[in-house]
Amino acid sequence: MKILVLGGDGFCGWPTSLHLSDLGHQVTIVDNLSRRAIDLELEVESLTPIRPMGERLRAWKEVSGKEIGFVKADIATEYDRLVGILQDLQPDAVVHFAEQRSAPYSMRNPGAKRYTVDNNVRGTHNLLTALVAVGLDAAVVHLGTMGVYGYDWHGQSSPIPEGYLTVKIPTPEGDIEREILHPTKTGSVYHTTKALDQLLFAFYAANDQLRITDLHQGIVWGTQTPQTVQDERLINRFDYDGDYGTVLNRFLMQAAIGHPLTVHGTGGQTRAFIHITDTVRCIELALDNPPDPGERPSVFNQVTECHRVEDLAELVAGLTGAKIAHLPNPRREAVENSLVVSSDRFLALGLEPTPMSDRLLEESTEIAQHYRHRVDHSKVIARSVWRSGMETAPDFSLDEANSSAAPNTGNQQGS
Ligand code: NAD
Ligand code: USQ
Repeated sequence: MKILVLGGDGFCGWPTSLHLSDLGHQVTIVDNLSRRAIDLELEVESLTPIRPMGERLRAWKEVSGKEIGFVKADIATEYDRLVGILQDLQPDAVVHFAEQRSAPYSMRNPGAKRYTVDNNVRGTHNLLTALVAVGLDAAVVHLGTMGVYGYDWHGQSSPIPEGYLTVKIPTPEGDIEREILHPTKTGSVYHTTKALDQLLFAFYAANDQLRITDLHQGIVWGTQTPQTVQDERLINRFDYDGDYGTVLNRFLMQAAIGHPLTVHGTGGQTRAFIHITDTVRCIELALDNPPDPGERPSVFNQVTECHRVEDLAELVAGLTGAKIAHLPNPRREAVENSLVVSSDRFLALGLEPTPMSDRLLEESTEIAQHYRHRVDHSKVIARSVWRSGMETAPDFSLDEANSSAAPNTGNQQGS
């Protein structure tokens, strides 16, 4: 297949591009390198030393003998170029990762909120419009998020279904049953853009018969895949800072530098997780199983495990001897939630989940320990707040951290 990977320089997009190329597909990456630009803006770098795009692609050619194409373009602001790319390449499928994906970044200030909505919603809509304008029947696979559902809809006995909810509408003639797009309850501007994407998908699937798969992915952890591990120049990015670092990777990095694990609040927040090797496999499965023209968007819950943040902190602490600190939560989110997710569709297609227990130690030693000298300690604490005036923790002094688990403010509870 000819596959266009939008956002193929990113954390999920790069290993997916290599995986699809390895399978023999003809892959072209379209990316505006905005994620690298945001690193410059935030004055932080990936924990792993990621190479410039040209070098990444040359290394892949050397290692695999396969070529991946690259076009630097902004899908949100360069609509005509996007149309040109689709016309020239005539892809069989488009994988769409090209969005601003950090919830904290999307809340940091009015400019970042507006950028996130403009970039994400415009980019998605440009893609859909361009496919219709070019008359291309390419299957679209989009990366959505578990966060569209929110975290208080269902209990243990009623797992979150995959995209659609069966509801009964009482009428004078009796109850009518319908399947509706699951209601959304988003927790950040970023998550809200994914809910808006869903509505665009529903419209374009119905009106233009576009074949769209929306993957409601949980938090991706880990770094390497069988392809990225083959040469250090192919290494995947590992974000650890307070805006882009996600919780489990941050805990692994913190343990490696002797920093207490930064649990926000009680740690009772339960979230869904998936390892990066399973992410790339899920994309492959989604590409192999697109919906038919005229079908509603096909939604998968792309998750393999659910955990409480506090339990993850204890797991990493048990593995590494790290201490745990409970910090003021910079986000507005439920203090505690339960989370049960239905994810049968990928299992039925043959996904064999990578258990956290299998990879955590390897990730901790081969990545977090190995590159710990690259950590900028001033970037570890999360400082983007959901409303101005919310409290954040001060930086830890590591000397102090090694004698006590809490920074010296009197506002935190150590544990
Ligand atoms: P990332 O920021 O590492 O990668 C996104 C890539 O898209 C970057 O390379 C960026 O430069 C590019 N991009 C952004 N806007 C663009 C535009 N307008 N035009 C062209 N390129 C653009 O993010 P990621 O972690 O790889 O996430 C990829 C997708 O998966 C996102 O849509 C994200 O919302 C979703 N997702 C990620 C996670 C996770 O834990 N990382 C979990 C669930 C869903
Ligand atoms: N958290 C901590 N300590 C930290 C970092 C985070 O306790 O040092 C907590 C947060 O407060 C939150 C939870 O961990 O309760 C998850 O935070 P996260 O930053 O790991 O994940 P999140 O902001 O939800 O976003 C990430 C990706 C996003 C994706 C989403 C999937 O950045 O692109 O959509 O995971 S999901 O969470 O399922 O919606």
